[in-house]
Amino acid sequence: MDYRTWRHAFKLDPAKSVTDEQLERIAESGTDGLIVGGTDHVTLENVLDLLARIRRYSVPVALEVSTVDSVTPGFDYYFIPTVLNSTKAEWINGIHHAALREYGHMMNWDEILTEGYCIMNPECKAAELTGVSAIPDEDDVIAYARMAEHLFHMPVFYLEYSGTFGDPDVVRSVSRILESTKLFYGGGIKNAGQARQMAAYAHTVIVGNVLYENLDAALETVEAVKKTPHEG
Ligand code: 1GP
Repeated sequence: MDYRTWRHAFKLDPAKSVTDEQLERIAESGTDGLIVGGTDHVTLENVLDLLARIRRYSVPVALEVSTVDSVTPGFDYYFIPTVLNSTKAEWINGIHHAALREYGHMMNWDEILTEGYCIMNPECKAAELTGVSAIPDEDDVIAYARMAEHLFHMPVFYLEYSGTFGDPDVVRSVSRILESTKLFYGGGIKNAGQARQMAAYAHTVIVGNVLYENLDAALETVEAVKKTPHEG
């Protein structure tokens, strides 16, 4: 299933453990896709292990690349984040350039896409790593969304509230100005109600940490998102 039609995705952290039984429930939950990605301790070994276990199921799977060393063939998609509000060039184009120098000649561009990230929670690990210290206000976010869509022609704009539930008004404002770039929302969704709120505005709602805290609640977000009409 084409990522552009995903309404719901789970993000699995290769550095965290899930049992086979839990993984089966996640993969067969009806979610549209699984995204393998994390900030710390992502290694080729733990990515390969998770990929092999996910491949027992038919759900599409994307690797969200955070380190070049952990990239391996076998995923349906490779999501390449570039942090639009980072203050460190390495997270905007630096690591990307190093990766393309090394592997550019052998990349399958059909399965690779760029996510224009806007990090909204300065407390999260990704913010610390990428040098995001100020929270963008709504006008900032709109400008980043327009930058992603109209200046850089990115297929995805990712509003990343990782670990904290975002402001639905900001998500709505962004959804209103995006035309063809897809809006991914991720951050702090812990139950069906929160998933529903963001599903009204985001094309794709991404649920991460609650998988490891309350699997039953996480699984309920799938139906909640799918039953919510997108207002865009
Ligand atoms: C993290 O956007 C995802 O990159 C999901 O966030 O872990 O807070 O659900 P949570």
